[in-house]
Amino acid sequence: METIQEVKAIQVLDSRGNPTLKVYVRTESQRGWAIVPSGASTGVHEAMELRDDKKPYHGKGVEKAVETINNIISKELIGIPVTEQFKIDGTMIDLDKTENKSKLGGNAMIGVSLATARAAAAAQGEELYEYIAGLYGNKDRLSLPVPLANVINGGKHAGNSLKFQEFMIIPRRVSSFAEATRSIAETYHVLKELIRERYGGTATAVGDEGGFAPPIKSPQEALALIEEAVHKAGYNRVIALGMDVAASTFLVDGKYDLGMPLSPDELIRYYEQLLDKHNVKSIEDPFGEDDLSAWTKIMERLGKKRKIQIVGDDLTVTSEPRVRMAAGKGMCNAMILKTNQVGTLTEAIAAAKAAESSGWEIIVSHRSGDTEDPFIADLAVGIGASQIKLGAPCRAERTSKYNRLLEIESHLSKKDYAGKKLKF
Ligand code: 2PG
Ligand code: MG
Repeated sequence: METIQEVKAIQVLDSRGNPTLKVYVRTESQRGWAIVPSGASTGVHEAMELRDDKKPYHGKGVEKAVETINNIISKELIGIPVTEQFKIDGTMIDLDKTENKSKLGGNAMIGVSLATARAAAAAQGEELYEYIAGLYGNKDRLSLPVPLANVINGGKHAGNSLKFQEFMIIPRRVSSFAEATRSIAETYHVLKELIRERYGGTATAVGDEGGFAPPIKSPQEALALIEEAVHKAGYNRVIALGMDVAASTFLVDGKYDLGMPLSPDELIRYYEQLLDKHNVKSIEDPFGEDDLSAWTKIMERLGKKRKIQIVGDDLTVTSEPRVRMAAGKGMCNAMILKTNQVGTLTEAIAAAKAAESSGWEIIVSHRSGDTEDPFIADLAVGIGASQIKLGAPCRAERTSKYNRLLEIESHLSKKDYAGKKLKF
C-alpha cells in the first residue's frame, strides 16, 4: 500500500495574476498535485484563505500557507496510506481546530486534500474521476454534467456597471458533452459579433470568467442580447439561460441596490418580470446569504410554482450544516459545490451527500480566480453532478475544464449526458 512520503507546496499564480498554492503529494511511486482557485464574490461563511498581508504581491502572497504545508501539515501526514482520504482530511481538521479553517488556512488545506486525491488515484492506477466515484460510492452512475457557461460577466467579475454577476447559457437538450460544448462555442462567437456591431470592438473584451463585459447596465439588456445570439446560432430549443445574481454584492442596509433600493419582496417581483420575458431557468444567490426568509419565499413562488432552479452558493458554502439548515427551511433546490469554500474534499463530499438526500441538484463550480487545474471536471463526473459551472469557452483556465470533460467523455464506453435528466 502506497503511503504519503512528502507533502510540498510552492507559490504560483492564478488567472487574475494573484499568488496561489500549488501542492504536491508524493508516495513511494506516484505523485499528485493540485492548484488552489480563489473567489472574488466570496460568502461570509466560507473557509478562510490564508494570505501574507505583507508587502510582496500587495499583501496577497501565500508564503505563510506554503510554510504551513511544508513544515506543519506535512509532518502529520507522512506515513498515512494515501488512499485514506477521510483520515488525511480529518487529521488536518483536527490540527486546525477552527470553524473557518483560519489557523492552517482553507487554501492550504484544500490544496493538500485535492493533491492527495490525485496521488491516490495514481497509486490505484485509476483516473481521478474513477477514484472520486469510489470515494462517493458512485461508480455505476458516471455521467457528464451539463455545462453552465457564463457568457456575460458583471458584478465583481467585470469593470462594467451590470449589477448581476453572471449570465449563463445552459445547453441541456443535446445528447453529449461534446455537442453541448459546440453549442456554447458557436453561440459565444455569434454573441461576440453582435456585441462588436452594437457596442464596438473594445466591448468584446472579456471579464474574469471569459464572458464578455460590454457596457450594458440592465439584466434585461444582457438576457435579450444572449437570446438573440442563441436564436441566430440556431440553439433555441437546446439552450436555456441562468443567472448568478450574487445578490450580497449589492445588498446595502437590508435593501438590494439596483439603481433603486429594492426590498426582498420587490426583488422577487423583479425576478418574476424577468422570467415572464426571458427563458431563465436557474437563479443563483437571488438574495444575500443571511436573508433567510427571502430565500424561503422565492422557493415557494419561483422554485415550486414555476419549477425554477434556485441555487445556493454564498448561502450554502459547500457546508453540510448550512445545506441541512437551508433544506430544513425549504430555501433552495440546488447548490453550488466549490471545494475551497469548505477546505477539504471530505467535507465537500459530505455537503454533496446532504444536498443529494434533500433531492437537490448539484452544480460543481470553478472560482473567478481559477487555474489550469481541471480538478472540478473529474469531481463533477465522479460524484455524478448534474451540472458544472465553468465559465465561457475562452481563457485556458476555463477551457482546461471543457477539455478535460471532452477527454473523459471520450474514455467512457457508456456516454451518459446529464442534460436528459434535468428538470428544466
Ligand atoms: C460564484 C463564483 C464563480 P467567485 O459566485 O459563483 O462563478 O464567483 O469565485 O468570485 O465567488
Ligand atoms: Mg455564485
